[in-house]
Amino acid sequence: MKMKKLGVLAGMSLALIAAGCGTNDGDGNNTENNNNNEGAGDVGEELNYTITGIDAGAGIMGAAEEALDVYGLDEWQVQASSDAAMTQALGDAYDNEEPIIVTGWTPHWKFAAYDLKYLEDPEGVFGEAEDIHTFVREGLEEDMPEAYQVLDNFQWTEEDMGEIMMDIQEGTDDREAARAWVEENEDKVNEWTEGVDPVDGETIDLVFVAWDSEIASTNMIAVVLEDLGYEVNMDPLEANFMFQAVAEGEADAMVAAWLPGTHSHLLEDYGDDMIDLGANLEGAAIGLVVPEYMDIDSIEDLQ
Ligand code: PBE
Repeated sequence: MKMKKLGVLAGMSLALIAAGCGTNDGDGNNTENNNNNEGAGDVGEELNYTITGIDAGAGIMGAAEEALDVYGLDEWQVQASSDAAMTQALGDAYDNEEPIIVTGWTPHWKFAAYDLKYLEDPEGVFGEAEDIHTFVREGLEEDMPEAYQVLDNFQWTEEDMGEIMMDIQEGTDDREAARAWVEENEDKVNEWTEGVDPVDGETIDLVFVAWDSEIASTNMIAVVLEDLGYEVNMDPLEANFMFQAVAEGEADAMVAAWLPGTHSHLLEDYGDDMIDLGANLEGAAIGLVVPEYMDIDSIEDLQ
């Protein structure tokens, strides 16, 4: 897949024209009476036709660019930033009930913290629900059978991941939040480690991308591996380097591959050289996300 150049305008102000559109008359009439096109025109101008994105290497950024193409949103652009900057912008807009459109995904704590909605995607650009897979390097099963077995057994839910994410969001240190979850979910963790022999300080290298969802999952599995006796290194990388590191055997494992859609291009490039241990979480999703108070419901409303 070819990744289109992102039309990033550095320093573009996200400051919004004061929301003087006379919405919120208290009984919601305005929402119902709003013609989609009128609403969208306003939104486009108020947002400088800018969708707030995350790191340029994320699969969702390619999907968002494709959505601009498919829906004919020629005036719009996706601004690259980071998960942290995106959620900061989202929180600021939300606090002031200002419009904002972000590249969003589930699981993510933002849905617990704010009332948000996915914009409908009738053309299916962002795909259906997907799973997060665990991948390990070739030879790991022979070299570190204990870690391999735990990684192979690892499976949890959106709610599980959400607990760690929320805890981190509320200020707890990443590793401490992961440890607290591991301690509170002994039964689940025991299912992954049952019958696995402890090891004596072998080093295992995990790679991940600093998305909130993957910060939570990677720290959690790191704690489980540490408890088994491993010395765990965690390297945050760009998405393509995360795949490359496992494919080339520079890293041992990652728990952060979103399939079949979001990382399909990376799987194409690197999938043949790594071992897929299957889904560790089912029912993930990506899309364009806005606060509930916005009058638009579909990506088509941006046309
Ligand atoms: N995400 C979170 C990633 C996968 C995990 C949706 C930001 C991406 O778009 O590549």
